[in-house]
Amino acid sequence: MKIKRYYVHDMKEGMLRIKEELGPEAVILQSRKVRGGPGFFGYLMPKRLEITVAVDGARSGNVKTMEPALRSDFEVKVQEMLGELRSNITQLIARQPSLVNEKKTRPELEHWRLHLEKQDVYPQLIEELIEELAEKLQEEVQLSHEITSLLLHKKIRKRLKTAPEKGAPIQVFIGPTGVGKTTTLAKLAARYALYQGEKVGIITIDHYRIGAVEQMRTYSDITGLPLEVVMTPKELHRAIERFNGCQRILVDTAGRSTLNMAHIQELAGYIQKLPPCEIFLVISATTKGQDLQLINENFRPMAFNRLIFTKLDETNSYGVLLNGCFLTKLPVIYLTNGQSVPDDICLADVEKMSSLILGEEE
Ligand SMILES: Nc1nc2c(ncn2[C@@H]2O[C@H](COP(=O)(O)OP(=O)(O)OP(=O)(O)O)[C@@H](O)[C@H]2O)c(=O)[nH]1
Ligand SMILES: [Mg+2]
Repeated sequence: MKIKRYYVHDMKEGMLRIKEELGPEAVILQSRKVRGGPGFFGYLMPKRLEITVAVDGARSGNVKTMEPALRSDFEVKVQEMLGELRSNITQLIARQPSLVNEKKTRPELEHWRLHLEKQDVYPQLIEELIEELAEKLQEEVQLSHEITSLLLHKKIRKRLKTAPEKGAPIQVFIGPTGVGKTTTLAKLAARYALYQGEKVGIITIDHYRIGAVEQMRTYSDITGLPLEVVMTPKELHRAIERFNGCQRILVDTAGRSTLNMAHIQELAGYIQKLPPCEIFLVISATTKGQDLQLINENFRPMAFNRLIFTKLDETNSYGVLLNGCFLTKLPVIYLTNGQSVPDDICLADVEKMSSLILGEEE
């Protein structure tokens, strides 16, 4: 690259001379008003325009070589400028991905990520939710905490599922041991019989656990509802026939270890013989994420079609509600929050569940 200086009266004259001598590729690096020209006598002359021009060496055949001192001075300056420009561009390109990450890890989103982690929401679900929020933030960067909370509510509500009480004539309660199947059945039986005036019959096929039949008999005695204890699928069929006059038949089952597939298959043998009915998978809200996956997979032979979450009063992390809907793709119908029969039960509500997950409700 060659550097040349011109001293002219004005830019028009400069441009003409530059074009004529160096051609159209010449680049003006600087122009400034200076006294007359170089050297001591330049100070005595009127002000003129100094134009500094650069042109590619290969195309500057007619450029007169500059004084070596001046040339090296300007060449160094131009090289410096180009170097600076290059490093700025490299820095900008290098910053691109981190600019995107910065958006994803904004404090508001980090807050929600940590919150959802504490709520034991599945990591995959957290990623999905945070990514969707980040997309929103790209559109409107100035979103406040309240707005992100509202947006997250909306995203969570979309993933939660509930359904109206179906009121199927036969309702079966299945699930792991000790989750509250019998207690929930008793709460619902009382609710149907006492509050809705329905004729209710109770069947139990839990003759495995010592005291199970007595537990159910106690509820039956208190509510005055008839109870049938069955030992075989055939007996179950007959018991249902006997309750022909009932508007509602509630069937309690023995809690089965999620890992004991032989027991689960045995119980499935009873349920498969039933006419179409509501089969509630009862899950404790204290269930760990991995165990929830096992429950969902291993209880499938029983063809459950609705969910009940119990013991909400025993935890303050409610991600299980979201995880359950996500895994099973089934609606939650009831939530229970205490041992008191028949009070501690309510219809599942998406708004309430979402508020629990976001820590806005006790
Ligand atoms: N805190 C709390 N305890 C509950 C709730 N529901 C049931 N329980 C209690 O959990 C314990 C087990 O309840 P059950 O109804 O016997 O559970 P189950 O699933 O029938 O148990 P198995 O038949 O042995 O599998 C009892 O002490 C209930 O009072 C609830 O919503 N909250
Ligand atoms: Mg029970």
